[in-house]
Amino acid sequence: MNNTQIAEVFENIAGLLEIKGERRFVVVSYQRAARTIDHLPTELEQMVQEEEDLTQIPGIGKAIAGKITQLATEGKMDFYEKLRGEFPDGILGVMRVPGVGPKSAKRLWDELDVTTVEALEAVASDGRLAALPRMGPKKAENILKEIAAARTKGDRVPIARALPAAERVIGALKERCPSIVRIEPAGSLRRFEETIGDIDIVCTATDPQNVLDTLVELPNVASILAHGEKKSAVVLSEGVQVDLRVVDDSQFGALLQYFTGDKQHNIRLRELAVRQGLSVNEYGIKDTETGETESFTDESAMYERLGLQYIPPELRRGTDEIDRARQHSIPRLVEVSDLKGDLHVHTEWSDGRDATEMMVVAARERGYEYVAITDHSAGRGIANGLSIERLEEHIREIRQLEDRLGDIKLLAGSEVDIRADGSLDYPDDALDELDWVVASVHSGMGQDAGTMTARIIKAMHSPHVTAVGHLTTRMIGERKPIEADFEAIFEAAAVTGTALEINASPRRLDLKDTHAHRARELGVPLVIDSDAHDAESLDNQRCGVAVARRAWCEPKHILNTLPVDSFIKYLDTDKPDRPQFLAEHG
Ligand code: DGT
Ligand code: CA
Ligand code: CA
Ligand code: ZN
Repeated sequence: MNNTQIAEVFENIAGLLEIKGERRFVVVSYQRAARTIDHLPTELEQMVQEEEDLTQIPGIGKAIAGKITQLATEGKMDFYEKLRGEFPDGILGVMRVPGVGPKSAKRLWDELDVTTVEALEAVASDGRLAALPRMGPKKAENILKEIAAARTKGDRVPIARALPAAERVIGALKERCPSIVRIEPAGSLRRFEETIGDIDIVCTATDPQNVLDTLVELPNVASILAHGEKKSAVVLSEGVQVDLRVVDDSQFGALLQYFTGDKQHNIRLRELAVRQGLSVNEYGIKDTETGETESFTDESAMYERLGLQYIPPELRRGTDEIDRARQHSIPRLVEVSDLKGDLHVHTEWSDGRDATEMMVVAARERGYEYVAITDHSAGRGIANGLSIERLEEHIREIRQLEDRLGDIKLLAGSEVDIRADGSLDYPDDALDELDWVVASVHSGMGQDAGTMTARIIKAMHSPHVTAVGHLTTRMIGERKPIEADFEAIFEAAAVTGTALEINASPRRLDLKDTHAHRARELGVPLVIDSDAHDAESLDNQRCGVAVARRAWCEPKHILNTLPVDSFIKYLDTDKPDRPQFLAEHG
């Protein structure tokens, strides 16, 4: 738990104690602790680990120090859990609506039985709240505004944060609820959008109520928005909302379809159904004439019922995917199992965590036939880039390792900086020693579009540059992409025979889907790379594959789906002829 989360717990305790009618000085001591914690320069978790004396912090006495220690070590606090148990689940959410606070939350609970944000919204809109003494229409209006603002706060979460959060929730539910039959993420996460508004999860179970109850009781739940018989919704302590729906197994297909969206796709699907005298809803497909609803255990049967080929979630965007499905012309999209190698991998030689051998063995475990080791070039002082001498030493290590392992092709490579003027960070004779060169921009990202475009195209004209890495350098939600004429860059990539990378790191996803789509159309060889800095991150490839699927890529468009023999022939081909080679052999 980080300090913000710990502070929030103490803020909640203060509120609940106030509702309970606890003495003023006790409430204030918790409030003061919350504020202190929020402004602390060091992480409490770390201080606890290092056994520092928390009572040295002003405003933190012995009792509160003990509570912090329990939170930091166990992730929960007995006192808080017990206190929360004395109140309805949703009361914290009500209390935290700006302008409400503990006092009003208690009144609304006592007088109008309000225990959830939804109920609060209801009484604020139907006049009951306004009718209470000292509340009034102005107050009701403000509360409605605050609720709406909280909903549309625009706090979309980068997929790199939503993905592990969703996996943790699904994992925890599976572990705690043996009655679960099927559980899948839906919504924008399943479609693999780059930012996620909220996480939708659909589930079937023999004991649905148990699953819904378990969600709201998970330790990392910060507040409960809804808790019913079909659906629960919570906000996790990391600030992401989770919507969980549980239905009967026979309806799983329809529910998954409905909540995968996107909205536009669903609208078009419904229009198509209406023309067939059918209506699609979250329970199945209803025959408008007979009034009977047909259930579907899986999605593909549902699409089939409408005369459609199955549409992969990544394509559901309400563009032309339904027309294509009607003509049965949706191609077989690339899958993780199609990948035969990874061509952008870091080791401890530059800024990676693991030894070369460990990365290679991990790559081999993933079934790869080849892997390119691409540590940073010298200019990346920050990333411990390799001098020419260290580069040569590293190449020797890679060659020896390949001989020793004997069953995986290793490419001695580099991720070479493209300098501000478009020159490369190693001289030609050093690059000549390498089998695979990813050229990337890591500095001077603020150049104007004209300069940047020329810079990248110049690098692509080098015969040594086999691929360009993370073209736009963006970090989703953190760093804006470079400005450049991407159309010109894609054309130059096709002409020079330079592959473009789909960087699979979920923080980057670069190329993004629309860029990958356009590059594919122009015949640019695409390569899906993990850019792994540790062995586990080799699994990022699935994120890159999702981007490629959103770009309608088939295995033949992706260079690293080639088996090792063809891949070597690709590299032996004159650079400008390589796109043609891939088109013929992919
Ligand atoms: P997000 O959460 O903003 O990243 O995007 P989604 O697509 O996950 O949207 P969300 O969570 O509001 O709803 C999940 C899916 O459920 C959505 O893609 C389509 C379906 N859905 C939800 N509400 C409606 C609705 O009012 N009309 C229609 N047609 N579909 C809806
Ligand atoms: Ca969603
Ligand atoms: Ca949702
Ligand atoms: Zn890089």
